[in-house]
Amino acid sequence: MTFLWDFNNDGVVDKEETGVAQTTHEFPAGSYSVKLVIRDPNGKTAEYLVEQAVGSTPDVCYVVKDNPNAAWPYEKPENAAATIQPAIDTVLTGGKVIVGDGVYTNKSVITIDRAMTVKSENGPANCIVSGGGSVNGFRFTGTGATVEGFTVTECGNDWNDGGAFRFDVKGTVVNCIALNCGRKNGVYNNNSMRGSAVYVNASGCVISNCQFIGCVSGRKEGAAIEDNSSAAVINCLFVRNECRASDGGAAALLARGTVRNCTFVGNRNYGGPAAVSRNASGKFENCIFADNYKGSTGATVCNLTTTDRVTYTCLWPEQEGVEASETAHVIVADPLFVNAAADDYRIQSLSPCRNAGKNGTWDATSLDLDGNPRIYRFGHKNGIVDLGCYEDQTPMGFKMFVR
Ligand SMILES: [Ca+2]
Ligand SMILES: [Ca+2]
Repeated sequence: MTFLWDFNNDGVVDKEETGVAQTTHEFPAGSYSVKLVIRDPNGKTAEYLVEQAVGSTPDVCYVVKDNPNAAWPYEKPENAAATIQPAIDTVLTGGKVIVGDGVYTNKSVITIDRAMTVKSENGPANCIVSGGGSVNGFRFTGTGATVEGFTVTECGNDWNDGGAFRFDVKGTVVNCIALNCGRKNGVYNNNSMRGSAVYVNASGCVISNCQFIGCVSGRKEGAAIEDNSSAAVINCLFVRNECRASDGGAAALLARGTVRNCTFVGNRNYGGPAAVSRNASGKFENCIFADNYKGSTGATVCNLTTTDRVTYTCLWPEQEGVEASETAHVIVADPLFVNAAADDYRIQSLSPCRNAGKNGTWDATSLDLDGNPRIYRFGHKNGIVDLGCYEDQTPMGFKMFVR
């Protein structure tokens, strides 16, 4: 017997075999109808066709905004999905979804139900997910996904916690900007829930090298981040986030997680006890807190104490009830930002935050918010991490005067 296989049913035989009962074939990504012709020694034939026999999904899927030629399985830019969700639903578990430039307005929250990386092609400046003031951004429902390189804006008003990102399971967000979440057309919305940018409800989540700017929680606590578990928040910048809730909370509220090398500036709590606070066993390390406010006026207040879980940290101006502590390595000093008026929160070379942190194993490979090495080897103290989300990269030079 001769077996004639036409694996894509295009009329051209792809494989001819004799005397075998089974065969193997590697299909590129796509959907295939398979035709088999069997010929006996007398030349008599029988045909078998299985429509849509094979659906082979790609390990990389593409998204091109409003692509008129979108066609499953979105395995190349030419037939990329027109929106983000279909590509996520298609890609192989553990694969990658690459999202092209544009503003993607969510009609419903983007749900990631298994491990994969969803990444913008050209970074957060070029790839924007908007909730239009009424829909949330991304929701992690399957363990082990990473979202990288998006600006997520005006998400956080559908009465669900976690406007830009909600973790129901372990996941990672890297190099993203949460901008004006909990707002619509810039105006804060009273319905925005806890964690108007991020709500963490699973252990092992990582939020690193992200910016949280102008996010508001109208109804609950945790304007930028509410960690209900044990998140690691690393190398992030929090600017002008507001908590409007009367039931307490803060711009970032932490349960049992760790906030490391983050900078908090100009966050405000109108209803609760502090601009930044922690519950349970949350830890702050290598951070800068500057000009955060409680109420509509008044001094900076953080619901922090230097004695337990706030270490290697700069507080400015002086905190109510908090003093500088040599043992906890807490300094009360102007962090000397490069240009706070222009939202440049990098530190000057003479900043007291320079080389004032505590090194950890994470610093060896970690990059700061600018993508620069965390431990700058030619710094004032060789290889000591700075406080805050930016590492000063100025080489330590010297002047020689010759007369
Ligand atoms: Ca063929
Ligand atoms: Ca340093």
